[in-house]
Amino acid sequence: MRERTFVMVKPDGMTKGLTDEIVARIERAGLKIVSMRRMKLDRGLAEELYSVHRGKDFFERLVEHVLSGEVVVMLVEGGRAIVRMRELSGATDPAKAAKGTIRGDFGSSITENIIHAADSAESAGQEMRIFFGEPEKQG
Ligand code: 3AN
Repeated sequence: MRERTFVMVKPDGMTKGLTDEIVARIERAGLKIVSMRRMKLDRGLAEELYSVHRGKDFFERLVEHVLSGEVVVMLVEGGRAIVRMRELSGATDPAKAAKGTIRGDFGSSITENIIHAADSAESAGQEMRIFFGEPEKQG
């Protein structure tokens, strides 16, 4: 099934100069980057992106991290794009992420884990709407 998902290179990925590497991995996986933009999040956007984590002990750390520098947001399309992007990203904790995944190869901590990729069709829809003004429903 062709679908669209939302992906973001976090500030640690930017600092490490990994945007081109991440783009290359996405394209080699046969997925298409439909739109891509470099930007600085503001607090409202960051808190909206991570609203499911509001109230958790790491919420503030996470928001501070994504506000600490520029990010690159992407709209990625292809067959099973949501799951494929999660596979390319690897486990949330880089220490547990497999080698060959973006987090496994480059992540340094659970906060500084290089990349965000929407975890469901619902989140993808919501996040695309926030960052690209895409309609929420897919398919
Ligand atoms: P993923 O990014 O793999 O979907 P989520 O959605 O559970 O993981 O968490 C979103 C972000 O919140 C993660 N990328 C990570 O940076 C941060 N995070 C998740 N769990 C923790 C935790 N236990 N401690 C610190 N940060 C966390």
